[in-house]
Amino acid sequence: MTDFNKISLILLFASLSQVTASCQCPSSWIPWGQHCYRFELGNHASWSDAESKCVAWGSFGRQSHLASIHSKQEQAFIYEVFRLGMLQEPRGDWTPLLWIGLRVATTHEDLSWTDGSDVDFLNWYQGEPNNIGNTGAEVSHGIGKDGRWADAPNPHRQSPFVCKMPE
Ligand SMILES: [Ca+2]
Repeated sequence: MTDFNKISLILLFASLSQVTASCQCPSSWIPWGQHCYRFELGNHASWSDAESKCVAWGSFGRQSHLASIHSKQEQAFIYEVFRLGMLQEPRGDWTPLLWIGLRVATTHEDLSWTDGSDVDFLNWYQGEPNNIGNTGAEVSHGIGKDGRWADAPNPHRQSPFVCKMPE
């Protein structure tokens, strides 16, 4: 290896470790696994507005979207923060639903996450999904629902939401 290559490698490692060191979750984001999550429980939005807000909040070149969920553990984390956060929120017109990034397109099998990740985990409530037409899915909190998902009959409904981006 030439000296030039050695120096290039050292510089590369130095810059990578700097990137690693600066890759923490910004304030108002919660770290979990390899990602940061931002829960907007008092800031209600339609499904598409929620996705736009998540995208706008990406930082340091990291792409943010409505959260995708890929495991029981990630589901449990998101539901627990949502459930506990609800206790802090004034009731008012509170609706116990949390938008996530799952899109239900023209059939109940035509599913995609807004962040482009694989649909490799599902957690539907019984009888769901039962709406189609580019609607969004939500984590439901209600008696017996325990965070299982529903697709929304009305994607314009103003609901809390959760964003996710790489740590
Ligand atoms: Ca539904």
